[in-house]
Amino acid sequence: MTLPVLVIGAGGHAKVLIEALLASSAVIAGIVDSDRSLAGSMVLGVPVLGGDEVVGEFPPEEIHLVNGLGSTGLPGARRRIFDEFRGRGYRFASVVHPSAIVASDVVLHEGAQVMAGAVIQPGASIGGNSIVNTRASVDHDCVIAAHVHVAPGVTMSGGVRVGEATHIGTAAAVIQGVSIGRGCLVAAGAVVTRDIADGAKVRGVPAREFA
Ligand code: JB3
Repeated sequence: MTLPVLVIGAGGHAKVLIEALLASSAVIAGIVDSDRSLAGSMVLGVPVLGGDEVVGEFPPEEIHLVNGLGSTGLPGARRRIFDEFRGRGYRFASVVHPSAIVASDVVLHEGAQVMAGAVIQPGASIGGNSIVNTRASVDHDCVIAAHVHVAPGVTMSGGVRVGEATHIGTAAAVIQGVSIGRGCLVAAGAVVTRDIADGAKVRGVPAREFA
């Protein structure tokens, strides 16, 4: 049985997720947001029930969570939400917009999110709590670790590896076979043609490191 979901966060990313969930006929129990002023408001017809304490009103076996925090605000907030609630026994639903093309053998780990128009080709895997955002493409045999954000319009050729908690900015391109480390930042529009070390920030065409 598919459980109803509770969405964490009521901002821009949550709105996109709620649209995908509604398009997939998921049952959404509500939204929680730490901004108290949002309680009682609606996002696409779904009510904001209150802050994170509301999650505790739902036993973990009766609800799945959807991580609606994107990549702005406090660094690591999205990851903290995922780790904290998993530690309390909750599980995160994966969300795949019906318009995304996801090959039959793709592995989506817990809480992975694939937004509208994204394409994920055979042999790829998407780590837990990672986002493949609107119209991004992840080609064959790419291995994306946990807590990664592949921003809208990214083009990733075959066999790319991406380490944990790396951000690949809007419309960046990555050629085949490249390895990008953990905790990296690839700036919007960069073209990555060589491996990137853990923690590096790169930008430009071809992408070069910056401080
Ligand atoms: O670029 C795209 C397509 N999407 C971006 C996304 C990936 O990241 C989007 O444009 C934004 O840049 C960003 O979306 P996000 O994270 O939804 O940001 P924002 O619209 O600022 O909304 C964040 C919401 O999370 C706010 O309403 C905060 O009050 C709420 N929030 C922050 N910390 C929290 C917490 N809510 C809960 N429940 N718990 C928290 O700890």
